[in-house]
Amino acid sequence: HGEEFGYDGSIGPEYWGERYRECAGKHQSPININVLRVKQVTLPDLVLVGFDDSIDDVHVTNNGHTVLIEVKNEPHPRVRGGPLDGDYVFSQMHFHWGDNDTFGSEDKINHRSFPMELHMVFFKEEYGSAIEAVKHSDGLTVLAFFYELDRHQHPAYDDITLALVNVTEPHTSVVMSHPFSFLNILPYDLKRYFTYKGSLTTPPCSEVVIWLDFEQPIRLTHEQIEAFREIRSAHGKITHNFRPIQPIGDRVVFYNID
Ligand code: GRE
Ligand code: ZN
Repeated sequence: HGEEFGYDGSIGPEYWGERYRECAGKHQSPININVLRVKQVTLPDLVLVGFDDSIDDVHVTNNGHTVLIEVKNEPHPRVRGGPLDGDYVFSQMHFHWGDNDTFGSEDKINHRSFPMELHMVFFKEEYGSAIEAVKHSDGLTVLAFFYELDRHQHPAYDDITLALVNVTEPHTSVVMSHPFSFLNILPYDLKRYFTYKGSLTTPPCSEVVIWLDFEQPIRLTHEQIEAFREIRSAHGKITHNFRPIQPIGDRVVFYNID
């Protein structure tokens, strides 16, 4: 049969572990972050390289599971510092959302869901590519951002929501009409974040991700989030594409503040 995995029925998250053994592992994502149980730390400054560059060649793709944003031209933005050992190079970013504005994020904070979540995925430079990096326990880092509702439109997201109209069908792609800077689509406060070790939240669920979940959400209007719910898979609109929370097990979540 067709799709490898989905979010409902017999190909839904409850069944991923049967076909993808790592999805049944003990250090899976997403998790609920209980703020009363985090360990407060002051890590070295996070260094975001190229995040304020104006990037021309930005591709927006509907891959049948999510909206993927990729950069074709070098150099790619990168990140180092914080909990990270070495440099991590930008690979792709994508989104997870829910049927309505009351849920849709993957990680939760004190059991609170957010309507959408952004994953900026980076691979460890020494491994050379994302494909090689997922073979190593420190292979990827994901900068994760929550969204919340605002009454005012976020102008930097208008170009993204406009592009979405042209990729409603699965396996379609467009080039963004205007240059794009990473910093413009992120929240103001990048100092406060939670960090823990987990996995990809989609099959094969490899346990190779150093997660950084930023505390300050990005604010979008209901209409801006609604544009993502128009994206289609082979089976119709992708109304939700978030994995349910997984056991935290023996893991500790760290909370970085100055
Ligand atoms: C995902 O597919 O959702 C994903 C990746 C890479 C890292 C984390 C993640 O593709 O959640
Ligand atoms: Zn993701």
